[in-house]
Amino acid sequence: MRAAPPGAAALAGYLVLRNPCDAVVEVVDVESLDFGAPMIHRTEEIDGISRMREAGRLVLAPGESLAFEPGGLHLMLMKPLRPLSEGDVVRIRLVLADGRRLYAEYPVRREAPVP
Ligand SMILES: [Cu+2]
Repeated sequence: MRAAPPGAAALAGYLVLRNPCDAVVEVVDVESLDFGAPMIHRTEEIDGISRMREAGRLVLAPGESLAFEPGGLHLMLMKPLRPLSEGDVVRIRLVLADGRRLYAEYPVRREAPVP
């Protein structure tokens, strides 16, 4: 998660999803105890203008991985429920199509990863 100035309306988050299973995995939503409105966004350039929209379902074939990185897929974590600064940890759950949830804790860092 990339640190934002105090009072910011949203933080952006980056990660790599890997599917080591023999079955297709489908991510349909994101939940968080630390944000009022977490979303998964995709940045796209259309006619030279960069826009973000909801990513919709993310389908990972067996063995596939998917990078969330600046300029592409990202967690768009709106409405922080507590002050979050560098060194803090945020709690995120990815919701799968079959109802399972993947919980992980992510550090807040100053810099985004370099794609
Ligand atoms: Cu976004």
